[in-house]
Amino acid sequence: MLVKKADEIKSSEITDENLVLNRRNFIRGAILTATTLGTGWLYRSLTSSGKQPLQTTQTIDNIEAPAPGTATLLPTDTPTSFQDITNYNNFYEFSTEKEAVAYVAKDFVSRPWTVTVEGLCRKPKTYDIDELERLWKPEERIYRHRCVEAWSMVIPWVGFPLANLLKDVEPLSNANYVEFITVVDPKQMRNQRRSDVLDWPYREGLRMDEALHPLTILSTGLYGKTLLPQNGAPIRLVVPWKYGFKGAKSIVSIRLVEEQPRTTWSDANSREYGFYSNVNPNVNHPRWSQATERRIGEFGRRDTLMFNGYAEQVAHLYAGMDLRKSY
Ligand SMILES: Nc1nc2c(c(=O)[nH]1)N[C@H]1C(S)=C(S)[C@@H](COP(=O)(O)O)O[C@H]1N2
Ligand SMILES: [Mo]
Repeated sequence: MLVKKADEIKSSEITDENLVLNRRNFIRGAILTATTLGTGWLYRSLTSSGKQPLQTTQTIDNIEAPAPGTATLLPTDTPTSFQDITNYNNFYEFSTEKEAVAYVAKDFVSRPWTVTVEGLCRKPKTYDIDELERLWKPEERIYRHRCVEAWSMVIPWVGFPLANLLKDVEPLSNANYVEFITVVDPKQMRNQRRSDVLDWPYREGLRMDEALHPLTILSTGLYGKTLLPQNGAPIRLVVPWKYGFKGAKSIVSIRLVEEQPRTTWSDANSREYGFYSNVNPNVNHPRWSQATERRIGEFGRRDTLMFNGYAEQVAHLYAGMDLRKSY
């Protein structure tokens, strides 16, 4: 029987003085980390308020400043609180109830862990998660995150460009797409013991040029700490100009393939969830508008931005596409 503690769910919505002070720190922190270097400073300023995640995480050392052109916060963007980012989640392997995921996932063991990169490449390889973190220095990337369900957050991810990993295995010229396959572990993931939720494993995919884009990262942390289970520990995909479901969590395998791969949500309902699924305020979901969004932690709604505000960086990838249509 699932028991949710009231203070874990509601505290983020109370605007007490502590939170207001913390918000001011977030803004300073965002500027600091986006322009110089991230040190988990944001995280420490938050947890000093006494609100702790259910599970503790490790501090990530030597976080680098974001690569030029990838620190893309708008003046109106304030990082969403750690509390909200870690307690309002979509992770159907654990629960379809966003506020329950953190609790249901709290004992998920994600070490040791390996990620296999294979398929159409010269040097397929299996990487240990610790090796990945040693090979490519973690960078702080503060991105907007827009779920297809019309809510959004701003998340200070820590990760490295997916391109680094792909180049390491030397893709062949016919590797047109990249497929992401996530973990199957029904002992630890209770909804994988059911057949009426989604088809497991959760799968996603990108075109090769999207996968190589400098904004596309594999994330191993947020707020300067290793990922908690609910956010996709130990490693998940982040593609900030696409709807959140493209960002597969708890990845175990990355495959370079010739044809567009099948993906979980397109298989479940191709009319509602396309392969590309770029954030687009002009194309409504069949059941709701995508013109506006609810920013978690704020009152009222915001306008949704084309490509989630990353048009300058990514619009050229879709030059031939009619942006009034869904894909
Ligand atoms: N394996 C897996 N990955 C997943 C999902 C999921 O259910 N299973 N949900 C997706 C959806 S719909 C969203 S919005 C994001 C949510 O990420 P967050 O909880 O870290 O904000 O994860 C995506 N990745
Ligand atoms: Mo989502």
